[in-house]
Amino acid sequence: MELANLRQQVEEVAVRLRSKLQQVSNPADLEAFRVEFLGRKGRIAGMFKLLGALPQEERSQAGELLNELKASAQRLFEEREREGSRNAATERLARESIDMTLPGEGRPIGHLHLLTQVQHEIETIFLHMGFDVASGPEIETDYYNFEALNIPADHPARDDWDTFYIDDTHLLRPHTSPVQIRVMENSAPPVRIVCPGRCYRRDTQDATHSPVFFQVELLWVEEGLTLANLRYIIGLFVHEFFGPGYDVRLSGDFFPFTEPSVQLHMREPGADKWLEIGGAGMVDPAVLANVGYDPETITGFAFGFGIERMAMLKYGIGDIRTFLANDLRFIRQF
Ligand code: FA5
Repeated sequence: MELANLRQQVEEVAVRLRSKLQQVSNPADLEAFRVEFLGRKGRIAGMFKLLGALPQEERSQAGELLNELKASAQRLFEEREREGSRNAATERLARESIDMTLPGEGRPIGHLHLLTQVQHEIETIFLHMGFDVASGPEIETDYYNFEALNIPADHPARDDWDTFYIDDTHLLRPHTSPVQIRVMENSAPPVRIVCPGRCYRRDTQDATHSPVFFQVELLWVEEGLTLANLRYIIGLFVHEFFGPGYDVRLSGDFFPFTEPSVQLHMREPGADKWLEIGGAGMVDPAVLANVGYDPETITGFAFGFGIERMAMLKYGIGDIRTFLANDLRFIRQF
């Protein structure tokens, strides 16, 4: 072994390690490079072992050559390692960077259901006329729902309200009229209230009937009221809710808790057809007596109508089932 040989080997390794380094494209390649050239059993370590085979006087020069080779391999390795981690950091930054110009994730904001909006609108109209808003339980007793409203057991008029019974004395209220009794029992005249609320009936579902629906009840009790006052209030309400130009008409009807009883109709401007909007009448003296009022001096009128039917007329909705179908395309329109 001669120095010249070793020098040649050093040059070959130097060329090889540069070309190897150029092929490094990931951390695994770089590690393979380190093991091949700088590892304990790598090429450069192997060359140091050859030193002993050289003549004494050439060893220190040969050692210098090898040390230079090792140092340059080490430098190239470290440079490449630094470059690699810089690239990884840049890549990560690029991956994780936030594009402030991207549109945000939309969170749809809900709104009140059309029926609730209509209920609030009706309440507001009557609040402005001086009525209070009252409420009562949806699970009612037979007494408030029928007896106190002048509909004793076995009275045929009970069939007008196809009622869901819970037991012999409890039921799901089929109308909001029992709230009249609850309010009158606890207050002296004058009484002016509206009570919106959910009602239940064993009605077969169709375009205008639902087993669950909303009614609004109105009650005004005071001395000296007549059907003309009722007619006036209904007219005022229709004007406020639907707009000007609507006609209102009363026709004969029967409810055990009103005498006389009427059916309420309204007609759109320019239309021929009258539409039924609810029932009404002067509070029956028997009902006034049931709550402890003097029917000789106290008078009153009441009416009740369906909120869905009102909303259907106002917004041109053809089928009552749409309200509960939960179709966002419908709900979002209002
Ligand atoms: C009553 O329920 C009486 N309590 C109204 C009343 C109050 C009369 C005060 C006199 C004095 P009626 O059964 O007609 O009346 O119902 C009133 C309104 O409720 C109807 O005109 C209709 O708009 C609505 N309605 C009744 N049943 C249903 C149903 N199954 N689905 C949707 N709306 C209904």
